[in-house]
Amino acid sequence: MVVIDTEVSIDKKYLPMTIEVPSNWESISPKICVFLTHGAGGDKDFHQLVALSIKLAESGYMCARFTCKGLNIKYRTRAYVEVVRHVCLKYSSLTGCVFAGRSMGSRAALMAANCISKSPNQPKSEISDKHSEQTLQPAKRKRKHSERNSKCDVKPKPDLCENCHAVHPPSCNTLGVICLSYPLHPVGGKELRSQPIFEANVPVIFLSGTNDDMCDLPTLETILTTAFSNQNNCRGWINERKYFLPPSIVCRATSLSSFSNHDNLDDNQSQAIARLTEAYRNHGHKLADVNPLNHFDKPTVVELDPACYGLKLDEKLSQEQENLLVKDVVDGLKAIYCGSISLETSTVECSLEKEWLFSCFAETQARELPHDLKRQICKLMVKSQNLDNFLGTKFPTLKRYGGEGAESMLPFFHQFLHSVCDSGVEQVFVGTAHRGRNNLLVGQLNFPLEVMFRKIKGLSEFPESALSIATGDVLSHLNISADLDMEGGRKLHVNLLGNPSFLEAVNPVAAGKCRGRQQTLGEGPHKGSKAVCLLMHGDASFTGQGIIMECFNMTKLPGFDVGGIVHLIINNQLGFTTPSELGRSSPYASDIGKMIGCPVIRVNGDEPEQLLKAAEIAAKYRHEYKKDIIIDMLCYRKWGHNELDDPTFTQPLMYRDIHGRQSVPDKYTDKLIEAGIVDKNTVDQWIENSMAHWNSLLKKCDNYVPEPIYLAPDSPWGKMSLPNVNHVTTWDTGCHGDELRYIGAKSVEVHEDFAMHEHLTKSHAEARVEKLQTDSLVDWALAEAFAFGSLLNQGYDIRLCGEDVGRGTFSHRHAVFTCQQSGNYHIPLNHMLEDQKAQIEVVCSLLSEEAVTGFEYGMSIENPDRLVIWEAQFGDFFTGAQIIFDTFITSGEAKWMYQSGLVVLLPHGYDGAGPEHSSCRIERFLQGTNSSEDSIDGDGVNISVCHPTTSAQYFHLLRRQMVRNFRKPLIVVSPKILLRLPAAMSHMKDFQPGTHFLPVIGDSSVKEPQRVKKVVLCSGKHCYALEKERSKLIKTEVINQSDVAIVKLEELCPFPAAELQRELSKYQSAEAYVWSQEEPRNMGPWTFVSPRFENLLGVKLKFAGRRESAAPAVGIGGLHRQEVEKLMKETFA
Ligand SMILES: Cc1ncc(C[n+]2csc(CCOP(=O)(O)OP(=O)(O)O)c2C)c(N)n1
Ligand SMILES: [Mg+2]
Repeated sequence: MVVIDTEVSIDKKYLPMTIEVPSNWESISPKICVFLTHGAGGDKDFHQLVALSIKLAESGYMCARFTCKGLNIKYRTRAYVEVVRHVCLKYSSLTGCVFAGRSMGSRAALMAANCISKSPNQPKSEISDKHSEQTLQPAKRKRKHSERNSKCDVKPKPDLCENCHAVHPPSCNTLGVICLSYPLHPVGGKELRSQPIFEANVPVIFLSGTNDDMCDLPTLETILTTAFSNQNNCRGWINERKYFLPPSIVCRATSLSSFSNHDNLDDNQSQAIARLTEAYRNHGHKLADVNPLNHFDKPTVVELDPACYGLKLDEKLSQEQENLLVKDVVDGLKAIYCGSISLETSTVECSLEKEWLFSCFAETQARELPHDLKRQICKLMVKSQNLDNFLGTKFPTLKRYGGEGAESMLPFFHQFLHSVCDSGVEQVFVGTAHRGRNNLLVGQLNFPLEVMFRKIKGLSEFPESALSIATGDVLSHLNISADLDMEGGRKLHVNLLGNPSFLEAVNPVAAGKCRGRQQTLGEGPHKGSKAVCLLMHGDASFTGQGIIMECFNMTKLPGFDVGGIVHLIINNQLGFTTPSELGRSSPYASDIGKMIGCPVIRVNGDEPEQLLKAAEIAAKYRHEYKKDIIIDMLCYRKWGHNELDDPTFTQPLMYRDIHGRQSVPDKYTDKLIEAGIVDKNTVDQWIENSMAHWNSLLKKCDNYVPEPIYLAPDSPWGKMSLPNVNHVTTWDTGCHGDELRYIGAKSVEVHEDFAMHEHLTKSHAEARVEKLQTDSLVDWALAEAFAFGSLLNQGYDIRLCGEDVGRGTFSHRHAVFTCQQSGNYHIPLNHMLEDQKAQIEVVCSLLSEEAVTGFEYGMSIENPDRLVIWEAQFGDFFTGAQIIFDTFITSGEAKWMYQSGLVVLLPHGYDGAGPEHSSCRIERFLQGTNSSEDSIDGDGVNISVCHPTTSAQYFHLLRRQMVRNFRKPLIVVSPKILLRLPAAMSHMKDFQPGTHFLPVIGDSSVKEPQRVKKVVLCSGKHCYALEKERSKLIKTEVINQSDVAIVKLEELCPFPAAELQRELSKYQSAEAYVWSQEEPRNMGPWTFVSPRFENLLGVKLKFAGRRESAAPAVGIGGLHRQEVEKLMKETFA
């Protein structure tokens, strides 16, 4: 038994510190040390922890307890790390540590444990990302699936890191964290659970209960041996259990702390210098030499005046051996923090992170780059400049948005790829705009120049075979998926995505695609080890476009987190003709990143080596903390917005400076030549060789056949085909009744311990089971569950995302249940089978349309085996994402050959809800299709727009998305009242094998079709109102039984001409054809269907609907009712 009798009291904020160990620690060789902390929690905490420490000591564990009264969480965390570091250094026998604390102590422990357990060589995570509980249910796991759901990232022992001495303890592994908390404790009970605790890379055990509760369970051995010994199976809540900690030995306090870095300095002076140092860290960036144009006055930063801290520049540092002055310290600080690269960490929350950043920054800065790397940088930039010159000479009227003035982005990109590859990353997803894009594509991503030349000359970037679908995109939007050969025989896959002109719209798409790939590669909840995202921005668009804020808001949400994104702002200090001071209200272009505490490295674009270093720091930081980081590269634009613009119209002074400058590549080349690192002949040779090579490619480009860059055979897309453009294929999407009944029952099943809401138990779960047992009609939600369940059984993953999708806007879905006792979530469809592989991820999203839709589109283009669904809260809110619809969803395939099977659910229907909750603006989607007005549509039409009227139709639509051998976005004009309308419910037989989606549903109620005088055509829920009205008219004998047929267009696009023709041919005596719709005449499907009926079917339709309107619907109840009445009259007149 080893009893350690100590308490470390940290009462100063000055860190780092040294810790003296009491003499009775000298003779032991502990294996595990348990760290206990207690803070301002008073006696309760104290006694509990004392009891715990006693038990631990009794059980042979080394135990250090320390008081953190008065320290905030940052310093506590830091204190923890320092103590651990010290103890680990002292005891090489130590193999692991366990933390325990209450409330704030637990939080600090978790943060510290995370820091300590970080290691550059992480083993592969075994957590499958597919378990959507990781998204929605971080805390709860189902017992049956305990093993699969509870595996944790366990890190190997990290080495002592010289550069961030405060962070990595040597030879020690964090075994776990014990959080002691009352269930309803204001901090422990609530805040702890809402904290990003499950980002913890270490096992976490929660002991909850009152003090008394915690004193009546077996022994702490149980916790330590059962929980922490099996490191793969120790994460989760142990809520209802109680632990007994018998009192016996009491630990005593010894207060120890000092200020290590300045041990030998006079206390007052050392404190003043410490404060000045801190000031340089916090404010140095304001004076940094990061603007190559230098036409701005530097601000006065009072915080950096040594006098503020009582220091004089010529003051000697007391007790220093050498005759050092305060001035020498200031010069040193300036050199580090105010040079051509600076670090801004003002909103970085965690002091450990700051510490890490500053250490890494200082270390990277101090390092001289090897000569061969310098030569490489030089070559990259010279080649880039050369490409711009070449294109400028050969194609003088071309707008190429060259990289001139921003060439330092090339070493940045080069180093970023190398750094991420070194850290084990296999794939990189890049979103970037126009500026310098071609320089990257050609210079680093092996883009075939022949294709680029073809593009410039007006030839296609696609092979002949794609031209039935592809219409291509402009030069500045070209994209590539490249497999790069890296050092050591490694491969790095880099995907630079197609980009629309709409600046920054690509960001969520790139992030979504990255997330999709992370899931495909099996990355666990701690993403970003294998696939990473890099986004490059213009300064004006980064500060001006709202999507940036939406994307930042996503970064830490479990459903959207990609493990941190690295952002490079190509800050040429102009947006078109708008200078920064007119383009943003914030001092820095990067300031929006402050909303998530993003660190910023600001670099002078004239210093390519610093850009390279910034890339290295950024890649390391992202890898270490899995958070976003911004590199703000201040540079300039050699020409106008494009090469044909004259920038001196608007920026005469700036361009006087720019035009007089030596280019970045030339300046750097001269520097290297002067230093003897490269010789002029070599540089000339580089230029000559590439010119000769490009000239020969230019000659050959007309006959060059571009490679198909889509549906890559070695990817999951290889099994997809190009859609048949000549006809619309029918796909058998039915399923066996037994399978569906099983799915239906499983879709509402929860574990017996799970407390489902009483109302849901009766009205949803039990009602569903009863329906299934009695073969009753299938409602919308059940049909959806059938579709989801059957697709999961077929091995397709599903992601359902949107605002409140778990429950559903109309409280009909309940794909996720919330336990009424624990608040935990459960998704039954993920537990249909013991060894179920495919999973549904249900993501209740942030309140964003544009970024979320972009993200979902990105997910959808990553893998054809994942059904991705975005549901709008109400249909009309999709307009917030109009950019994504226009530039990606409807046109991504035509522009870049990206197939996407994204499903968009848009609740729609006129029910008096007013202008904004009635219409999903069907007309806008129909206008966005390339369906033909005068010829028959095929599968090649860019999107499907459907308006199903029964639950079975919805089921078949969802299944069709995955069953067919190509992917197309599907817009479902989805219902509100039909969700529960009995008439919209389908029979089980409508789901059976052999059944499929019906683009047109004829009128089965008409027994004598040859007597029909009028055919009313419509789509959506309106048909039920029409049928009701017709019954009324028949009953009142206004019309006869077979006078009017009502035909439903379930699929508006591709336009089902053949099916309609078949249907209409039944009504040989029809004299009138009416298109009846709820929407005003200038909206809804009218303008789409009318010419098609006329051109393809020879039918002249009469319109019945609301008159033209400015708003989609009226907001006055009485007016709404009048409109309905008039609409009915017109339809049946
Ligand atoms: C959403 C959007 N609005 C306007 C434009 C038109 N436009 C194209 S480039 C540009 C300036 C962009 O400035 P910045 O983001 O700083 O990039 P830079 O061109 O300076 O590299 C503008 C306004 C656009 N492409 N996208
Ligand atoms: Mg700009």
